[in-house]
Amino acid sequence: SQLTILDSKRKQPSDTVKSVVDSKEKFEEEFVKHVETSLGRSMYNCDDLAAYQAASNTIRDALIIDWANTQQKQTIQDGKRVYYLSLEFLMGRAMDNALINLKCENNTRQSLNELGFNLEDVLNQEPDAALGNGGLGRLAACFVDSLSSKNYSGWGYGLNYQYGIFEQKIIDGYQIEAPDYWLKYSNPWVLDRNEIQIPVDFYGYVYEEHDPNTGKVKKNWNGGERVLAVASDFPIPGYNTDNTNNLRLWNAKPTNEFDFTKFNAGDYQQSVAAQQRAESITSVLYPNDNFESGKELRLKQQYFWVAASLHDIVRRFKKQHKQNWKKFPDQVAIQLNDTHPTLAVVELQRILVDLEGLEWNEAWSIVTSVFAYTNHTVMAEALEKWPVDLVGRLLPRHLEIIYDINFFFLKEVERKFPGDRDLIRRVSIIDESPKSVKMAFLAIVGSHKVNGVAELHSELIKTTIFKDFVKVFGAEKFTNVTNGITPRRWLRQANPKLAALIAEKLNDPEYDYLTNLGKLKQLEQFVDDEDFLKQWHAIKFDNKRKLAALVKELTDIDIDPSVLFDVQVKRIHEYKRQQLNIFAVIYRYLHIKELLSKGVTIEEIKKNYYIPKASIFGGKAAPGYYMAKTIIHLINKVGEVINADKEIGNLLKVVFIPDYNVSKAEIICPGSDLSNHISTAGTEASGTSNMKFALNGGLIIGTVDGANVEITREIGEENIFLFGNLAESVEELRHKHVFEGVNVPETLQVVFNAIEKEVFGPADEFKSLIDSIRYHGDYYLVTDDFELFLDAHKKLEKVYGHDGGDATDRGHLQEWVKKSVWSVANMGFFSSDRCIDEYAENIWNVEPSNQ
Ligand code: GP0
Repeated sequence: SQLTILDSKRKQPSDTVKSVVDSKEKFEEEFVKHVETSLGRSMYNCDDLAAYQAASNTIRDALIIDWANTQQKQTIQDGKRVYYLSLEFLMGRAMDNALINLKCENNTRQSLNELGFNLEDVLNQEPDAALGNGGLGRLAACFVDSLSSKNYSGWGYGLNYQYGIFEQKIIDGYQIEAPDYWLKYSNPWVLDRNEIQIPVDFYGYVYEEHDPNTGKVKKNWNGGERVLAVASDFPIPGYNTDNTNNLRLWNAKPTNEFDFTKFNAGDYQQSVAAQQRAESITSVLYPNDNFESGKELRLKQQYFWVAASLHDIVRRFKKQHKQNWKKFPDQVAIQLNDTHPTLAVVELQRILVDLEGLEWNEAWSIVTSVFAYTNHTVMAEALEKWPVDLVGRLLPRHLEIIYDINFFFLKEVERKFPGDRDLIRRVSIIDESPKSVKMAFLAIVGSHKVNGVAELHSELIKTTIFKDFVKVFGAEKFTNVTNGITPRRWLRQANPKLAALIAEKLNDPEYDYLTNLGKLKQLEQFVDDEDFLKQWHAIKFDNKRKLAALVKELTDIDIDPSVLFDVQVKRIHEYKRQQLNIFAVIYRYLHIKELLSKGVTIEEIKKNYYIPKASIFGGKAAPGYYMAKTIIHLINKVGEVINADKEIGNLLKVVFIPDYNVSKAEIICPGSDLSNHISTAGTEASGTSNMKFALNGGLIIGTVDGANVEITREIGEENIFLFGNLAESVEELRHKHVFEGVNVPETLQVVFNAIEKEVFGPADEFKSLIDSIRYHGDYYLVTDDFELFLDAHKKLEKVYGHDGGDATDRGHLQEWVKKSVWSVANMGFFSSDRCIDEYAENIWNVEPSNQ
């Protein structure tokens, strides 16, 4: 019918453009055309950057055709769409990913060669799209990849920050933040949709209106400041499918509506300046991870983004279904990535009641069937609370609606639990002192499902922060969707050689396993195959060489790829416990020095005590997080001392890789032997880098926290090095620290003594770090887990092998390499495709479209 007509009409244009990426001649022709026209340059004056832009434009053109076709198809099929609202999308680079998902990497490589370029050099020209802080933003990026790859109809909505997460420089061992103006050159991967403009209002006042038809009083909001939301669209290609979804990011722009009184008062420049400030709403990403600073501009960002997105969603719905609001929940599912978009609940209620004239209850039942909320943390300082005053000033009508939502909710609680005044006080969306709106509570009340991001975490939210809501709504409202990662970027793109070896062993030349990651299980049959283990190890060694080269380039430190690469890269946080890791490194160094001073030789130390290793750190600290910055400083100072110690040589190296980001992670993950996921039990909601490392054949040292628990279940206890106190003991231990004092074990005391004796520079610099443990209750249980951590290292170093071995000899690594294969074979569960299927089935009630 309509679809077939469309298909037959479209065949011509779509095939010709798609053929661009399938034919080298066509690619080269388009490439040259873009150099000469889009870039206005000549082939004689075309450097790698211009080549990147021309190649990207060429591939982008092909992508746009798929994207337009997908949108048309989805509109005609008129199924339910999923909207993923996330304030962060940490996409990284787009070009390599597009080549892989479009399966045109080989052609492009050859074409570029013929044109005189090298693909890797060209790819390296692309700046990371770093519109996120860490795990939460990268999860959103993996999810949009899976939505497209698994043929769902799903859009992302976010903000197009002009400045992404800052660039981290390390100067004299300190973190210095530099602005990341990533749009310096035009971005070929975005389609600017300047014609899509949505007005968003702030401030103003609420007034009442008498409706002569119904005889009722209606509330209306008259905004005082208007800003335009203008769309930028990022096509999201799926792997091995034409399905290409849209990621729509909003830009704030001034309106052309002038305040004539000001202009006439001769205040022209001031008025223009005020207008110009509109753009500041989307100028910068807040650089906090697991922390909310409560700034007014941040709340403005949230409402700006939510209002524009909902307007867009509602407009799309009305175009096809007019005002048949009962159908809205059959057409629309909206996922709230953390509480940042919670105002969407209020905004939809406002649209339905104030603008569309629905009754409160009818509207509210639509709202709650549409929304679902994902919680990412139990840490108190990360839970959003907005002062009532601020909300009332910025969004006066929304505050009223929040009060009404709370009123009806509490009435319902009172009905179910008559007389339980304390319960009512505890679940109220409004906190009384200081008067504020608890966004997580609002999100729960406004959603039909609430999920955590790993089993342990989903259980924890039910028994701690959201306990009372389980009582009120029942346990069925709360569910778990364990996080995942996309195997396209985190295996195929980051580790092409391993991906190829796996494809060969699985007899899967088309790499179908990348969308059926459970197939990895078949690798188990090769764990005793000598040749296979040799190849496996050779690939890891090669990846370690690449990582060593990156380290050399960025820090000028030489690390030997034949030593154990012991990696901890992630945001710097006390709860993630980089301090535990660096204290253990210091202990190791001091112990080695002591042994040397007693006449024990390096060879004996390697044999009987410590294997040679490089401790590799990386990660950003929030600019205002003093303790995290102190940890970075300590790591760098320790590195300076140890790396310069001639006696130590290869036995121990400590490096801090500056400016950890997605494209660096793509080199670091495949190059690690061992990675650290050592958060205090119960604090890391899931972790997703643990999955990236394990999928690339690295082993894990970790606490019983987040998704480590399920990784252990999948890959087997014997293939992971777990240590530390369990989540259930944490509260008691903290209590003990406060009331009986902190007991610093002798081993850790030795470390503190060395720091205080200024072995690593002025002791003042690190005082707060030691004090927080010794005198302020050691909240993150460093003292309780320190010796358990040392013990876990002894165990794993025995497995890695004590005889040093040379670079290519795998003899002593036999057991280690087998564990690596076992792990990868059982990581299938952690594909983000599996997550998206679970969300689709249990939360969104949508099915993939047949392509
Ligand atoms: C959680 F609350 N996460 C937050 C936040 O503000 N930022 C953020 O990145 C992370 C969790 O810490 C996580 O455990 C989790 O895997 C991730 O959200 C995605 O769910 C580790 O990155």
